[in-house]
Amino acid sequence: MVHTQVGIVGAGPAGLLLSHLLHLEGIESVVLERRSRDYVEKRVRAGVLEQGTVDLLMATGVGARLAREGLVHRGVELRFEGQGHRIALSDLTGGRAITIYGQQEVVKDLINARLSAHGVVHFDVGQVTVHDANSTRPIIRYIQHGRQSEIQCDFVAGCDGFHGICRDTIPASLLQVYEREYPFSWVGILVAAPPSSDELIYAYHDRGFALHSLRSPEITRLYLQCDHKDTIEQWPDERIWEELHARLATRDGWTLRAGPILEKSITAMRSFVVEPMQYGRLFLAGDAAHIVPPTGAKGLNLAVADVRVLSAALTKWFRTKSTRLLDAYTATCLRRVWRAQDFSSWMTTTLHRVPEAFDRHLQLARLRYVTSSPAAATSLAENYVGVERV
Ligand code: RFL
Ligand code: PHB
Repeated sequence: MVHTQVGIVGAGPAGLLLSHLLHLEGIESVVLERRSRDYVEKRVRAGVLEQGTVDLLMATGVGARLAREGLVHRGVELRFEGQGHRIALSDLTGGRAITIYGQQEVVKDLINARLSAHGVVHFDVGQVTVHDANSTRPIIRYIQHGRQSEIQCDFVAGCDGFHGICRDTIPASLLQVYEREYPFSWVGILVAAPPSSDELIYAYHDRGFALHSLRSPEITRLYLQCDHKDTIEQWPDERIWEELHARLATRDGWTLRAGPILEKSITAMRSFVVEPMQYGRLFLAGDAAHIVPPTGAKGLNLAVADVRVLSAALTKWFRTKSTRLLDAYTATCLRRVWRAQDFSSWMTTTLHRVPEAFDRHLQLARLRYVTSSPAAATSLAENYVGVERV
């Protein structure tokens, strides 16, 4: 039977970065991914990297293209009552910033790094199952090229996203689940048109929330609040543009550049945390353990933070057999996760259209405060670029 030190389920940012960080410590791993390489490299998702995420990718040798192509942003705009208000992220945080770089670009860079270091990443595998997680010899079984295969591992990392199988391997009676669903979703589009603003715009409007983001000097990324029961068929291109123009409009006549829509999808809004993030020798990381609504742009950054903690803890174990950092894994990760849950929930409940008039007055009071008080703006800015200590 094949043996590896760490069996990793999922080749998203969490699984690939974990494999890369372990490799730098001389620890071998095998990554198993159910989708094709082409599919994971093209999946359009996050775009905002916190300062700490960028620093880690740079420091570990996978940041060359990010340094060339990533767009450093030193501010974001909050737009409400027809007016824009800039939050000066860098001025308020001692020079920290966010970088716009598509998640699929991070994934491409990590796959290249793993394969050029002769790392093992199996794509297109089926029926992955984890066995004996609560023993010293956990096993992963899967089907590849129609054949049943098995890997014996010292540890298993469940980096298989929210709909993965690893979390379900843990007996439900041992898990505490914390969850909140929101009654709205986002329609997201990728547009072949130059961005209409140099910075991100979070717009609060009577017709619902809208977000202007970007991927490159030629590609705009836009989102719109919709009902959580809506399907993409209810959002023909003309309706999307009509809503975006209305929700992003300003009193002084700002214009949104339109263009061909390259990709279109609906994303549900959910907050979810599972505790503990460990069962025996199985450790969950990233979306497999927690989901935040995308309004705070934190999901990918949390996945990166988890695997940074996990790789350090596994390294300690392989070097010294000390379980001290592994034992602290859940508690260490969840401090940051709950900070991000709070911030994401604040952004979500502040910016989305809600039914109660009382709540809408509270939203406007919050928005006016955060755009006029340096103390409130600093709090938003340090959370947005990513808190250093949690
Ligand atoms: P992923 O990226 O979902 O990767 C999991 C991988 O596991 C594979 N898999 C399996 N493989 C083998 N066997 C199985 N049984 C498997 N089941 C699943 C999957 O195919 C996949 O390749 O999880 P990971 O690595 O934890 O990364 C998390 C991030 O992807 C996620 O948090 C972010 O995309 C969230 N997010 C954002 N995060 C940010 O930090 N900044 C943002 O600006 C941001 N914007 C967003 C977002 C997510 C969005 N959507 C679509 C949910 C915007 C959107 C619209
Ligand atoms: C994105 O560019 O995809 C993006 C930006 C900010 C968010 C969420 C998504 O809050």
